[in-house]
Amino acid sequence: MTKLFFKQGACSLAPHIVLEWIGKPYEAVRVTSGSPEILAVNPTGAVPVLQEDDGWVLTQAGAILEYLANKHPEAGLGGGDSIRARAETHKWSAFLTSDVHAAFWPVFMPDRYTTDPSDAAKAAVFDAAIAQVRKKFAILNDHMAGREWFLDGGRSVIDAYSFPMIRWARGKLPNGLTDYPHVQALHDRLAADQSVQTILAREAGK
Ligand SMILES: N[C@@H](CCC(=O)N[C@@H](CS)C(=O)NCC(=O)O)C(=O)O
Repeated sequence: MTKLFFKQGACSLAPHIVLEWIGKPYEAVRVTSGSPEILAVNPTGAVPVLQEDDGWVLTQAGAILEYLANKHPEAGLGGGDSIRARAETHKWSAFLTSDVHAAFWPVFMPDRYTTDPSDAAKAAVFDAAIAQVRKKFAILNDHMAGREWFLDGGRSVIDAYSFPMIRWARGKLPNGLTDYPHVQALHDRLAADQSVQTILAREAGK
């Protein structure tokens, strides 16, 4: 059975939601940072990790989401089949990985982005990172204006990919999502989804 290694609320939430949308049997394995269990399948110690029955392991959220969309075309989560639609899917996946997710790293781990151990230095890194997150969310918000989902091909893995990051922004930005009403609308649309609610409850251990 396909196995997903996850941590509550991390970017692994995206493939966790997608596996639930697909509706085929899978196993979700909760891991803790740096545990032997996660290091055995990913030397970086990061989630998400997907493992297939034959032992094949895939890391990187964007790659896992693309793989799941391609493995289950019947679920219609790939964002469309034309060359341009595929390119758009890839573009937003890359933007979420390299721009949005990366902008959050110094928000969550400011100490890794300064050699100055003082609280003031960490606070300065945090503030600079928040400014970067805000820039990325302005782009997401502009894109979502007048749209139901990220891609023209309908609900896709990209919507799921954005969800954990939208939740981080909601928790970390001083005004939450107030300045990003179209992102807020996407959040609410996804949060109302039965599969998303199932996964959030499972990840919370309920
Ligand atoms: N580039 C990787 C980044 C994965 C990543 O940073 N995962 C975080 C959670 S969102 C993690 O597990 N970090 C290591 C840790 O918390 O121990 C990907 O897109 O999959």
